[in-house]
Amino acid sequence: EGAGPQEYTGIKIKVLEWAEEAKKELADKIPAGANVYMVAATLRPETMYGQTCCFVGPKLDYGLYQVSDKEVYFCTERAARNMAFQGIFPEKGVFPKLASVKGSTVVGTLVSAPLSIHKEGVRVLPMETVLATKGTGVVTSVPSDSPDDYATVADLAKKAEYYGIKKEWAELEIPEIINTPSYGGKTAEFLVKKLKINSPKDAKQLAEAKELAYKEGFYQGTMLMGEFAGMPVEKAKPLVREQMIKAGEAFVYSE
Ligand code: A2H
Repeated sequence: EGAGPQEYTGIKIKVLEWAEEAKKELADKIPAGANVYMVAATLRPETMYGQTCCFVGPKLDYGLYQVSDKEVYFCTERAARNMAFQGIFPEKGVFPKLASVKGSTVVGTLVSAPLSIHKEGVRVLPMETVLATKGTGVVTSVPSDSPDDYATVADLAKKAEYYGIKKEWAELEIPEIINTPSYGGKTAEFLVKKLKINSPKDAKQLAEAKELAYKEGFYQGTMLMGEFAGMPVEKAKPLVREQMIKAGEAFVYSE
C-alpha cells in the first residue's frame, strides 16, 4: 500500500437482469422489492459518462450483502467488512450476507451504470487482472480514459468465444469524456498504441500508461461531456462526485 488511506468513490451499478446461471443461484436469496447494486471503486468519478461495461474477477469470490430492505450490495467480503466500519451498513461492524457467488457466474448480467451514455445498460464482463485485495473487487470500465480498461475490452472483443461472452458486449461505443493537450480525447487508446501494449497482461507498460493518463487527465484535462463540459477536470471531479452522492448513485469508500 502507498501512503495513507485511499479514498475511492463507490459507484452503485444496478442489476437489471441477471445472467442465467446467476439467476438460478441467486433469485431466491434476494428479498422481494430489493435492488442489487454491483459496487465499483473508482478514483475517476468524473469519467463515469464513459462506462461501457462492469468488470469482475472471474475467479474471485463475491457476496451479496444486505444494506437495507431496499438495497443489496455485490462486492468482496473484504470490502463489505470495511464498509461496515464506515457507516455504510446500519449496524457498525455488521454486514449481513445473503449469498456467495463466483465472479464467473455473474458474467453477462445486464446492469445500469449511473451517468453512462449507454442508457440501455451495459454488461458484466471478466477482467483477469482484478485484485481481490483492492477496492470492492468490481471495476467499472471506462476505456476512453483507463489504459487497463481499454486493453481489456480490446482483448475481450478479440477473444469473445474463448471468454464465453458476446463480442458486441465488449464493443459498445467509447465516447470521448476528457480532452487533453497531449493525447486528445482518446487518452487510453492513444497511450496503449504509443506504448505498444498488446494485452491486458502487459503489466509494466500498463503501469506507465496509467501514470501518464492519470497525470495528464487530472492536471491538463478539460471535460467534454456532461453538465460540467468545458471545465478543467481538477474542478469538475469533486462536483461530479458530489452530484452522484446526492443522487444516491455513489458513496465514499476508503481503505
Ligand atoms: B479507476 P489504485 Cl477512467 N483491481 O476507475 C484492479 N484495479 C482496480 C481494482 C481492483 N480490485 N479496484 C479498482 N481498480 C481500478 C476508472 C479509472 C481508473 C480511469 C482511469 C484510471 C483508473 C475506471 N476504471 O485507475 O491502485 C479502478 O479504475 C488508475 C489509477 O487504488 C480505480 O480507478 O490507485 C483504480 O484502479 C484504483 O487504483
